[in-house]
Amino acid sequence: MPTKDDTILLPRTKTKPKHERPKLYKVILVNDDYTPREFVVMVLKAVFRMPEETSYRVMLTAHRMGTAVVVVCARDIAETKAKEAVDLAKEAGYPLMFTTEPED
Ligand code: TYC
Repeated sequence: MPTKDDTILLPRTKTKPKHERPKLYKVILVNDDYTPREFVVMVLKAVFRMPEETSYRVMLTAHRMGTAVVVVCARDIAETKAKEAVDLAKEAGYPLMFTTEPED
């Protein structure tokens, strides 16, 4: 016989996601006045494995708009690729910049 002190235990309905989705990061190409267009295209092809036409289109977008998103990926990959690309430019004496930022 239930009394007023009995507690009714309901099954837990809140489900915890088993795998948190890792945040994605954008690699952003930044325009400048000094790096030659062909060099930007070469870096995009070499570091990001982009076909010629895609590289050219992304380069032109940054040239016209100021910035262009190159790729969206996991944080460590985004940071490694951005550094590889900036290092190639530095070696060649160009101020070409790539940055990373979390996707909204
Ligand atoms: N603006 C450069 C020029 O006219 C070319 C360029 C394009 C440089 C895109 C950087 O992210 C860049 N030579």
